[in-house]
Amino acid sequence: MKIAIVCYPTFGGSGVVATELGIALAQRGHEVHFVTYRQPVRLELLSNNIHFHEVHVQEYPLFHYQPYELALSSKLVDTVKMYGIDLLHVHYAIPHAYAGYMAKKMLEEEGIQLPMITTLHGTDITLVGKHPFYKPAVNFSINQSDVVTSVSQSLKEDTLSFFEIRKDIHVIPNFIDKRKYTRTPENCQRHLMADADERIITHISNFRKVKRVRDVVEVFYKVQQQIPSKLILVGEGPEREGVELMIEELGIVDKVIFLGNSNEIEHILCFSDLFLLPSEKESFGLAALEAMINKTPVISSNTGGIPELNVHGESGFLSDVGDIDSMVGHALTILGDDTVLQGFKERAYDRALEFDLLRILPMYEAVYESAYEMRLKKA
Ligand code: GMT
Repeated sequence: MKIAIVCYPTFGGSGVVATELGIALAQRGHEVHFVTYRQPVRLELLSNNIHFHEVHVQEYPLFHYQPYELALSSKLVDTVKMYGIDLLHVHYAIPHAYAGYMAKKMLEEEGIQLPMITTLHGTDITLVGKHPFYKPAVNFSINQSDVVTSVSQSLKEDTLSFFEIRKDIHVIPNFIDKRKYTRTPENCQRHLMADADERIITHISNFRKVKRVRDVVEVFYKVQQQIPSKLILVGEGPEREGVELMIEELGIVDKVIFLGNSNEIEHILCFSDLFLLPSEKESFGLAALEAMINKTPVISSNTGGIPELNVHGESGFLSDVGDIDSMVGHALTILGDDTVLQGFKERAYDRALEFDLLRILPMYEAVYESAYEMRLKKA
């Protein structure tokens, strides 16, 4: 099939999922066309089945806001016509489903049917999408999609409760490609980050308020008072400055390492002993899955879709949002004993295997088939 994928090209989870999905589809013989404003961060254009089409928004003094949706929908129309695209898969409803719908309508005028699959990722529903500024447009474009998928059961339920949805929503969880994770603890170069007697605790996010990075620091602060440890913080975002200040005030600057946005996630997680994800909201928690495939247990909040991934007492532990003491207790349980830690590491890995790409990819392909059949019926 010839598939156009629209996504955010940044480090965010939805962009990562879209990119990894596109790469996997190309490996299965599909022709994949990414249409977005920059080459996605995890995309290496080394396959003749993968194409990238950059959306340019021309600056014009009259425009206070540059019309990205317009440029995107026009680019989609051109790409579909030029390459004979069979279907469109948009990731993150805002504004992608809306722009996709416009492209669909423009193409219909020319007798071209373009089925659209919309994948809901989280904040497009739980934070931004349900805001009154956007809600009618999001509601409309979800209903106009031919197939809608969400990355967790929890997100499906949120979508059904926040919007008036007339579509069936297929739950297709996020995935991980186990074949990519081949490092063993011996080749992790752990000594670069911590002393031999220290545990390594890691957090990766976009440092938005919803991630509660301050909770990460508070938990770490209490844990390192009892178990020698280092904290590795990966990512950039609005909370970073405040968090840096907090670390200074707590007097733990020498125990915290900021790595910024990194393409070396796999390397960092390889030498991590524990991953912290205390988010306020989280539709799935892809970063936790990446930790688990690297044999890193997860201490998380029990919000949104996280409990569908992290199994309490198995791959890590779950606590209520903001319950620092509970998270500290769980962290000490895991980190306090080598044998216990090893057990959690193995079980985190086993749990992650349930989300292996080879199990999840056929679900997307099935959805594509059904959307494609709809197109044939309409044509
Ligand atoms: O976590 C973020 O803020 C980024 C956001 C995104 O759209 O890039 O992530 C959402 O999608 C990810 C991939 O499906 C999920 O794993 C994250 O849980 C979800 N984030 C939230 O719901 C806050």
